[in-house]
This record gives sequence, C-alpha cells and structure tokens, in this order.
Amino acid sequence: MKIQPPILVLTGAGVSADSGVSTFRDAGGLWEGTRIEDVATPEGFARDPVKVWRWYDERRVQVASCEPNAAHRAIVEMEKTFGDDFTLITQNVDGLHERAGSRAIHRLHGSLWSMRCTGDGRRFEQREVPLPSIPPVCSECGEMLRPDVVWFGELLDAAILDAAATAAERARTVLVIGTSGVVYPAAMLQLIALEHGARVAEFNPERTALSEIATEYVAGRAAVTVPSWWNAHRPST
Ligand code: BJW
Repeated sequence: MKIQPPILVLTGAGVSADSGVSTFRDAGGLWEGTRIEDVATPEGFARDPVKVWRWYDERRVQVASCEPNAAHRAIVEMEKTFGDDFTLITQNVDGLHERAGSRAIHRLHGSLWSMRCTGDGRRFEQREVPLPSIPPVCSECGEMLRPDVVWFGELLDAAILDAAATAAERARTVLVIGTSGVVYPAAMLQLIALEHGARVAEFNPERTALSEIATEYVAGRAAVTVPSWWNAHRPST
C-alpha cells in the first residue's frame, strides 16, 4: 500500500501495550474482574467516587512508570515528515504520544493527567502520583473533582469530534493501530475514511471487524509492526 497524504493515524490502547500499559478488553486487561458500569460511567462515579478515583489513581501510577515505545516514536516521525498533512487521533488517555513528542493530537476520551471540577467545570492538570488525597477537591470551590475522561453515555467534545471527522473525510492514508474498534463514535472514523476512499491499514495482533474491510491488515505488536511499516513506506528523501 502506497502512502499518500493527508495521513491520519487512529490509535487505541494497543499502541501503548508494548510500553506495559494495560489494554481494556484483552485477557488480563483493565476491565477483567471489574464491572464497566462501576468505573466507566457517570452513574458509577456518582455511586462510589472513592472507588472510581482509586481505580484511576492505580492506572496513573502504572502509566507514570511506563515509557513511550517504538510505535509512538514512529508516529512522531510521521508528523515531522508530513507536517500539516498529518493528524493523530487517539482514544488513549495515557499521554504517551505527547511524551514521545507528538504535538498535533486530538484526544477523543480525555486525559489521565487532567481533572475536572464537578461544580464549576474548571480543569486542573495533576501529574503527582499517587494522588495526595482521594477524592481530590477543587481548590477554588471545594467541590469534588472527577477524572477528565469521557465515560460511556457522555458526549465527546464537539470541536474535537468535528476535527476528527473532517480529518477522516480528507485522509488518503489511514493507519488504525491497536484498537478493538467497538467504541463509538471513535470507531466511526475509520468507516468514514473508507467511505471517502482512503486506504486503511490496520495494525493489531488480533483480527477485528475492520480487518475484513481494511486495505491492509498487519498482524503483530505495534512496537514492531508500525516502525517496520513506516520504514518500508516512508517517502525517500
Ligand atoms: C495490540 C497490542 C499490541 C493488544 N500492539 N495492538 C453506536 C452504536 C452502539 C453504541 C453506541 C453508538 N454510539 C454511542 C454508543 C454508546 C457507547 C458505545 O460505543 N458503546 C459500545 C461499547 C457498544 N459510546 C459512548 O457512550 C460514547 N459517547 C457517546 O457516543 O455519546 C453520545 C451517545 C451516548 C449514549 C448513547 C448514544 C449516543 C463515549 C465513549 C467513551 C469511551 N470511554 C472509554 C473510557 C475512557 C476513560 C478511561 O480510559 O478509563 O474509552 S471506554 C474504553 O474503550 C476507553 C478506550 O479509549 C475505548 C476503546 O478501547 P480500545 O482502545 O480499543 O482498547 P481495547 O482494550 O478494546 O482494545 C485493545 C486492542 O489492542 C485490541 O484489539 C488488541 O488486540 C490490541 N492490542 N496488544 C497492537 N502490542
């Protein structure tokens, strides 16, 4: 498959798996032994904010000890090569793309490193791990803070989603890396790109619904397959 700009890269938890960050739905993943309704819905947070905060803080501690891998770094090279003709859209909240050096990122599902006031909506960056107190409270109004992530049943930021949909419509080449593709509206983006005639390459050790309709399916771990694909397809200088 020839690489043609504009390029769009869509990533999910699998891109960080080789960094030691757990995925959600794989065996041994984050949700094994946990009820999704308890930790990934606003209702679960309303029922037991302390439990939810402990769960997120454990993830923050885990991710803080992980480093970006060769897939994250290859994506940075793509951005440097294609400039404005490159877009990265991630479902991940771990911040590893940013730590690798990616700059133009649309984060669909928020960030582990930001918290939001349940009273006035104010956002706070918080990188300290573990959190000094659980649940954290707003320094301005004293209300409880919540993780600044998007849970099931919540709307994604409209501007981010619009920008993502536009990038999917414009893209000629799309790389879909490490996502099960079962969560909407994120999973719609690869379908929009295909409908608009983009060539889509999927990178995943397991086949997904996308594998059947993608232009190319690359089996294997992202930290191996993505740099190797990029080396084979990067424009020669
Ligand atoms: C490797 C690897 C290696 C392993 N290398 N790969 C239309 C149809 C049906 C339902 C809906 C719909 N529209 C909306 C919905 C409802 C819902 C939804 O999608 N439900 C489905 C699950 C049925 N969506 C929503 O509620 C969204 N809101 C919304 O649409 O609002 C409007 C609305 C509301 C209600 C009704 C209708 C409309 C919000 C979704 C928010 C998702 N949030 C989460 C949590 C974020 C915070 C946190 O991180 O805790 O986002 S859920 C979780 O799933 C997280 C992830 O970003 C997301 C996707 O997971 P991902 O990244 O794909 O991970 P895994 O674990 O699933 O897969 C990992 C993959 O990696 C696997 O394939 C492995 O094989 C692979 N892998 N090792 C490469 N080394």
